[in-house]
Amino acid sequence: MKRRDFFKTSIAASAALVGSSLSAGVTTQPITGRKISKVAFPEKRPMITYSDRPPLLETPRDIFTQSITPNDSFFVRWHLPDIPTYIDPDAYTIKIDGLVERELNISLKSLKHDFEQVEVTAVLQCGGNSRSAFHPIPGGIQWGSGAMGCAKWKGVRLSDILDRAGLKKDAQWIGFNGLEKAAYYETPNFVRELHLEELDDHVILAYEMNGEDLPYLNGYPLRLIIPGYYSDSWVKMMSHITVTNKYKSLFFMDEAYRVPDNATESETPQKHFKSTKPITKMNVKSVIGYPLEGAKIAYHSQLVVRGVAFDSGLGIKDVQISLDDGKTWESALLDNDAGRYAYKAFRFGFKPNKYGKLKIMAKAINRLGEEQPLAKDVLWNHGGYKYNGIDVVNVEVV
Ligand SMILES: Nc1nc2c(c(=O)[nH]1)N[C@H]1C(S)=C(S)[C@@H](COP(=O)(O)O)O[C@H]1N2
Ligand SMILES: [Mo]
Repeated sequence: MKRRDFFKTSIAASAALVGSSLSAGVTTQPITGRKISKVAFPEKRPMITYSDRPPLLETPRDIFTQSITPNDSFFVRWHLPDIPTYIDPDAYTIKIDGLVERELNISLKSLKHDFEQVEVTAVLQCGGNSRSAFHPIPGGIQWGSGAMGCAKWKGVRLSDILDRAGLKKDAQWIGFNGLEKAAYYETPNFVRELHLEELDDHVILAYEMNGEDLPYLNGYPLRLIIPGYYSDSWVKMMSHITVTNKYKSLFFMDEAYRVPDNATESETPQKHFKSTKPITKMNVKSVIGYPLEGAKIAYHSQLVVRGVAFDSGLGIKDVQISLDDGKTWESALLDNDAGRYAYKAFRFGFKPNKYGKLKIMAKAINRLGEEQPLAKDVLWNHGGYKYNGIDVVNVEVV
């Protein structure tokens, strides 16, 4: 290449780069193939580790062939570093106060014996899951697609507890406080508030996950479960519920986990939309757990593509696979129904009959007909929330 040509191409290349960073944000695919740490946290197998204080652990992709995520592989996200290192289950109580007829202090034992026990299988997904697919990549943890999991939760209906306490007439907002503390006193506690109207009978206070005590890092001994919602409000290690009539301004509610308050919930990197709203219901999404990016597949062997799909609880109607860059789609087989908030595991078998690169795409469609957009059509927001592009895995047939 002549020197002049080199300059030409490099100018063109940098112009293209500038061009893309100036355009409305675009997305590709979440970063895959991240290293699994050698060191494991208590009750966890080695995970993709972003930080150890507070612990930020991502579930490796190969787990997403299973419709239930094992507790030891379930991702972990904490905002504040000072998490209690010892909890005495016999002394633990949850306090309910504020605009109630009777202030309550309920022990774990009473929770398990004096209330109706209920179970729900539900997906827990961070609103920032797959953030690394956005370009430019928004600030925040650079999650691949493993900031999600599905478990069978057991506990007590929040509404039963509020009934026992007796809500006063003007009760409107319920605040949930986690036990952990900030390292600096200026940082606010992790508190979330929900409006009474958002809290239906599906919301539970769970002490069990997949038939065991909650793992310590997933909120032992008690956490909030809000099926269908992104997990930022699923407060862990919950010890205090306060009922109020006025929304209190709270850092974690007012700053984080919000998207532009416009019809497409999007904006450009150059011009952020002024008003925002909390992320609430999850959009339709699927993730391929097998094969993994870069895998070598034997020519004409039986290949079974596996993954999981979910939405906010409307229910998954179909998962479709394309092997020709989205020109044609074929339905995968879906597993049995574990309820509308659970993962639908899917599988799709075929024999690759061409050597070389093979692109596998998966697209979920829910009962309303909502489907995942192509990665390039996912709209950008500066928090990097709610990514749900059609999942793509590139393998090589050898
Ligand atoms: N007490 C407490 N609860 C919390 C958080 C937190 O930082 N503290 N983070 C929330 C967010 S943003 C997520 S994604 C989930 C993560 O739950 P997990 O660690 O069980 O995967 O917990 C939610 N509940
Ligand atoms: Mo989150």
